[in-house]
Amino acid sequence: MIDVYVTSSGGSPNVYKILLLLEEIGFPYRLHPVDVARGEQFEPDFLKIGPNNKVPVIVDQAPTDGGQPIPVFESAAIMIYLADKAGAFLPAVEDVRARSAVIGWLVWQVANLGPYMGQMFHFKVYAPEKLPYAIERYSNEVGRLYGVMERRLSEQPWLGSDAYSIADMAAFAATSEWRRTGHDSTKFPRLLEWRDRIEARRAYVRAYAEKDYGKAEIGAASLFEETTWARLFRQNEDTIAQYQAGKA
Ligand SMILES: N[C@@H](CCC(=O)N[C@@H](CS)C(=O)NCC(=O)O)C(=O)O
Repeated sequence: MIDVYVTSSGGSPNVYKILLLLEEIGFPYRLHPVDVARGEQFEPDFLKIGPNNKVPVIVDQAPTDGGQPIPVFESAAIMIYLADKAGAFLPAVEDVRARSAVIGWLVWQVANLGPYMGQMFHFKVYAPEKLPYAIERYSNEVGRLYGVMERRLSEQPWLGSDAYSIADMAAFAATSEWRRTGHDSTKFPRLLEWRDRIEARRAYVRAYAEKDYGKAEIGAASLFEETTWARLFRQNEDTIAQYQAGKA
């Protein structure tokens, strides 16, 4: 059994990546909602398994070494762990070329597409001041990253290797909001066709449409409530230290 810690409000691309993979490989799993708007990601019990105070996190209750349950944090690390355990969607260590390409594109997503899209939406939607420079800077970078994907997908059908892999699942989840990013979709025909191919998979339907996860929306408005907003967007080294000392 895999325990999966997810946002209680749903909609997190980083969580959907994990659900997509779990549905593909068919491991049994159960969801544990973490209410990040209320600060549950800072609870001492959660920090034992998620030291970066973010979801997703998994705990594998039956590791292959037969030992104690293993917690894994960071979406890319979780995907590599699960794919290796399943022996699917990530080429084996011996297949050195395909494996390094898949891991490269997976890391590309978590190091580039994820953070830059996050910053773009932050400055477009959540920032109290709408700063044109920041919005343009991050929108440009997201457009550049879409362009990188488009070029790659014009060379081969899947991002990582010649087969559908965890690199595709990660980038798929990250680009699920592409309709809201304001970019001209006619410039990215291959990206859209690649998304259609993934949406046609049964695992996509199960992960995105049939799960209770994501139905209990907190509503965008409550994110703007001062305490919630500060909890999510004004974290710094002092807030980390306060939670550490149990004072927050
Ligand atoms: N690099 C992390 C990012 C995870 C992340 O940003 N999680 C968000 C939800 S999508 C979160 O838990 N936010 C709570 C917070 O920032 O306090 C990953 O890929 O897993």
